Amino acid sequence: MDKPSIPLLVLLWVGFAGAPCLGQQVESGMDDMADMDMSGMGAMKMTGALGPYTMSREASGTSWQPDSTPHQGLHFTAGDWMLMAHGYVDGIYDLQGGPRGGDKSFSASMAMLMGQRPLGDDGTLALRSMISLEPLMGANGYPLLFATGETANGRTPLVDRQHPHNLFMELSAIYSLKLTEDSATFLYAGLPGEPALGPPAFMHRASGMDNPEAPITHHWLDSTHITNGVVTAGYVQDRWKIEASAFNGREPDQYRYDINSPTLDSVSARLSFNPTQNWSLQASWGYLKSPEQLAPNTHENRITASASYNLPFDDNEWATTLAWGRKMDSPGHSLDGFLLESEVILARTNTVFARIERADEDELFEAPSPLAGQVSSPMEFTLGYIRDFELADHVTFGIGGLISRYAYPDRLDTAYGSDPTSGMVFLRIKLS
Ligand SMILES: [Cu+2]
Repeated sequence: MDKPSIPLLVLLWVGFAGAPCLGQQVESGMDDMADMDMSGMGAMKMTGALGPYTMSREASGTSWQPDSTPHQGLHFTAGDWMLMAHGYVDGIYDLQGGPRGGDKSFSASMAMLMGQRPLGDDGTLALRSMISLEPLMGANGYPLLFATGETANGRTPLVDRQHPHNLFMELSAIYSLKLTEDSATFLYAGLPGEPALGPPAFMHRASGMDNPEAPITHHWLDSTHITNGVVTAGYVQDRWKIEASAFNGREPDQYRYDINSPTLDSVSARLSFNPTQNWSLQASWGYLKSPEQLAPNTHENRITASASYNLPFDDNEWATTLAWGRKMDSPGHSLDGFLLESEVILARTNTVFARIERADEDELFEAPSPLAGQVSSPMEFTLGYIRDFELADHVTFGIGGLISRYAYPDRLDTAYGSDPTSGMVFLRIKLS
């Protein structure tokens, strides 16, 4: 497909997905929408897009999370369609310490609209659109010590910075066919979309979604969440899911407003298991052909495994994820990344979150630095808090902050200083 036609298709698609929703909002008013709130009885009847189980099991792409994870957003109906909307806008001031640090004020955001309807006797059709206004922050993203991956100008890699996400994060369709009371087969296609690789993307994981800072292990675990061309086929049997994807291995380029031409040059497979209401496990493997624009002759095999735990208690929620990812560059190093993150939401108003990460990095230095190409393994420790205030039904205003500290080998002191402390303060509007 040539480039100009893709944004046009996308706009048509968004219009198609969005029109019934907007009409319904005007028609039904807030009372009806509140009636459809997932926290009410409606939640019990909603089944997933991929198979015959509770919808709360589904996270980003075709990934799973614990069944007990609370639902986010507005839920309402329009004819045969069941529609869901959620999103947030964060206004962030970021200050990263040490010689390689910096500061920036920027906005991070995400808006998602999903629609689902029966199709035929045992079929379900789901459409999803997700957009972000993050390209407004500029192609070079925001300062984030030890974050690497992607590029701002097509010539140099982004190092100690987190890239902005694309305007179009996901435009996808799912068709699933129920085979028995507890089994189904499904087909997912996205441009962009998320292949069956890794845990749910960080902004959709209950254990990390309230932390506005991207994980430094993003490119070890969930960086494929915006992939320009994905097709996934899978099978669900009760608490198990097995699936395989063909997708575009290349990361998004620096032009964050467009959709890159799709190809299906890479593959992945994932096994997911939700043994109880509160647990979700996955293991996955992927071959990414030429993921990095600046190293087109390097290919990657990636293995990930993760466990997510969610515990609802009284009016509180506690969600935790432990994840490991190994990037095997060829030619290149085998690099491990570890993440442990957790957040607890007390009475829907006070959120405390924490994240610990360790990543084997070989992109922090470029020649002529003697450290170029060497592997170093920094650790990051983050602790944060948000206080939310209800503005209206389903809409909250939050104010929060986080602080990050690091541990790394002495040879990085010249570049990073002996003890850089970083932090963010932020305001947030959330539709939830
Ligand atoms: Cu990302």
